Amino acid sequence: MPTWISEAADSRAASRTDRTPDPVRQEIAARAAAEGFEAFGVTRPEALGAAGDRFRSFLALGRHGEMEWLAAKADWRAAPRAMWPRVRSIVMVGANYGPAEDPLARLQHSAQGVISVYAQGDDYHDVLKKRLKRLGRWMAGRFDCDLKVFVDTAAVLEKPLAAAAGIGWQGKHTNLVSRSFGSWLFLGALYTDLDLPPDAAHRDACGSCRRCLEICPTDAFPAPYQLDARACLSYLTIEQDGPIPRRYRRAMGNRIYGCDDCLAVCPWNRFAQQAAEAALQARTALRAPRLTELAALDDAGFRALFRKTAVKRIGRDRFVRNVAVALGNMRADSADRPAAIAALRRLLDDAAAPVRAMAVWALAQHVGPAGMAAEHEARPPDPEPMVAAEWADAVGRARSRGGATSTC
Ligand code: B12
Ligand code: SF4
Ligand code: SF4
Repeated sequence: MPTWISEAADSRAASRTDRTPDPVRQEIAARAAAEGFEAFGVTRPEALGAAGDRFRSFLALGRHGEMEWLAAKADWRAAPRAMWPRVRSIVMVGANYGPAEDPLARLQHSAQGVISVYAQGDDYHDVLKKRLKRLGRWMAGRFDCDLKVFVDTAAVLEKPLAAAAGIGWQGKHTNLVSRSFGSWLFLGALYTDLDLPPDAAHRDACGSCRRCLEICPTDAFPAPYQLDARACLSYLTIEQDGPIPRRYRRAMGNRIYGCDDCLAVCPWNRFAQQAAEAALQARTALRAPRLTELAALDDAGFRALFRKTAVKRIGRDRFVRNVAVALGNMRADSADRPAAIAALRRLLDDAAAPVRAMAVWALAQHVGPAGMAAEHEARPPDPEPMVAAEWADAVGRARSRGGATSTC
């Protein structure tokens, strides 16, 4: 929900002059920099232009999947004035969260889980919102204005607005790319009734490059600059409930929360710098966690490990569901494989049905159809249809091959 940080009366806006001179913008930019925002720009609500219509096309095609909250306030996203008729200017800010190491390197270590860069440090929502609220309070006092601040969760099209404010451009992977920070900028927005001079929009600098489109493990881009969220591992591991659709399980590899592939491969990252803000840097425990240890997390353990991180939001069950899939993708020559098989056998009896469902699939990757048939015979049928369907698939393959039923 939007954060309403000031409830100034309309009369205040009416008493203000129509144009604010440039020095005000400079003062706000300096204050934003002092708050730790590395990128800053100003735009107008009308600068969204056709982005609102393109957003509606995305919804009409169903590309938002189960994210009904994205469609719920489509009018507000498509037109900032529909949310707040008095908004005159939009201040966009960016915070650098550049990683210390190449995020793609971890994908080679199949016994370790890969948590996307944005979630390895403190929850950026909290970090950015605190800064933006401080900036807003200062602005409201200094310029007698009304304003609202947003980070991620409100009905705001942050990327098109940041592009219109000149902070960067929306790359072919649809995220905002910056000449100074590459792919690694968190965005925040401040709507105000103050009249500020807008910056020029940033021009597209992707050129003929297609690296992000080509690296995507699930082929989630129907066209350049368009994403089908339903196929994106970030959506599948974070937003989507229930079992991971079968066709994406192998492609998940060891990604257990989000995905950075299309971001990490962008050539503009050559200008990226490591995050200066300690809170946004990776916590040691989240850089390369062992999958077998993560599989053993109960609710309390999960909350302790992911305290104050974005990961905490998805809850233990969805997280361990992801871990189960990654355990199924562990390489056969991994020293952790026996422990992975033991962990998956335990997860077959987990209280959460999606975890059990993914454990069935994952164990089958290691013990094969015959091994699964033996596991099946040794336990009562699972009452949950989604789990029973996974068993039927795993065991059905054994029967259709006339397979033996010994465990491996
Ligand atoms: C919903 C959402 C998601 C969804 C959908 C992502 C998406 N690309 O839309 C999912 C869960 C998949 C997701 C994933 C990620 N997200 Co996200 N997400 C959001 C959120 C809340 C809304 C974005 C949105 O409005 N999407 C709807 C689409 C339609 O908007 P769009 O991408 O701008 O689409 C434009 C064009 O691509 C084009 N277009 C798109 N579809 C179509 C279809 C047709 C037919 C046409 C013609 C045009 C067209 O037109 C649109 C309007 O100009 C924003 C925060 C916010 N409030 O803005 C964060 C945000 C975009 N996410 C962010 C991040 C960091 C990520 C991840 C990197 C996290 C991770 N590592 O796993 C991934 C990146 C995946 C990717 N390649 O996009 C950051 C991005 C920062 C940046 N520098 O851009 C944001 C801004 C949050 C923040 N405050 O920092 N996210
Ligand atoms: S985040 Fe990963 S799965 Fe999603 S579009 Fe980018 S590369 Fe594809
Ligand atoms: S990888 Fe290439 S195409 Fe994709 S956003 Fe970066 S420059 Fe653009």
